[in-house]
Amino acid sequence: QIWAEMGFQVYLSREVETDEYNFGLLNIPPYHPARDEQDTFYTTDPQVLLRTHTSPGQIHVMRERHPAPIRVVLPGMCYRYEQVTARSEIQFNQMEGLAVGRHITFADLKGTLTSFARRLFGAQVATRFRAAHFPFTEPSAEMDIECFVCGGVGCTVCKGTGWLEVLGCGMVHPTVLRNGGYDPAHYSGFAFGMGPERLMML
Ligand code: 2NL
Repeated sequence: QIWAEMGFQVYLSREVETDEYNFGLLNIPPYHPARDEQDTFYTTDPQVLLRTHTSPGQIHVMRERHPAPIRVVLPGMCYRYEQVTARSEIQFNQMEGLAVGRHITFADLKGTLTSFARRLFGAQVATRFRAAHFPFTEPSAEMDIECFVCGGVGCTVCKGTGWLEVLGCGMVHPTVLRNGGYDPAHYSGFAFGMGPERLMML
């Protein structure tokens, strides 16, 4: 509902994907650890797998929607072949978002995600953006909110930092824009991804 009120449409995409959409077109190189058979559920066809994130849907959106602007959110199940723990499952949801247009800047990313955090966690919540790295965005960042357990003083929940990580984000990498059919000389965009189950645990 928060995203709908900010003009984002919901886009539902397939859970069975090709290696190309899940990794290659997202600028994830052939030797990346996520591509290891230990981390991804492959079918009997090595080119076909269960999506490890909702990002391949973002490539489908860009290729289908011309011209920009694009504003979509993509919720849905993702799969990772890993140890089940109290904090991670082999099957989980992601909620990703994408905005593509002519003059989209990092200021739009910060403003939009800060508004989202205030709507979800409360109007007074403090946020911060930390530099991070993802293959599909440049620059990349992670957004934290002030720990609501200790008020930012530091506790076991925030591991003494006073902050809780809520999502990853960044400006869409020029290579990924080009793979989506948009010329990075004329178009830019921001994207973000979060884990609803993780948010629910927080
Ligand atoms: C995280 C980080 C992220 C994206 C997802 C994205 C998708 C396309 C292009 C660029 Cl097609 N970016 N998605 C970008 C940054 C972060 O997720 O921690 N997720 C749980």
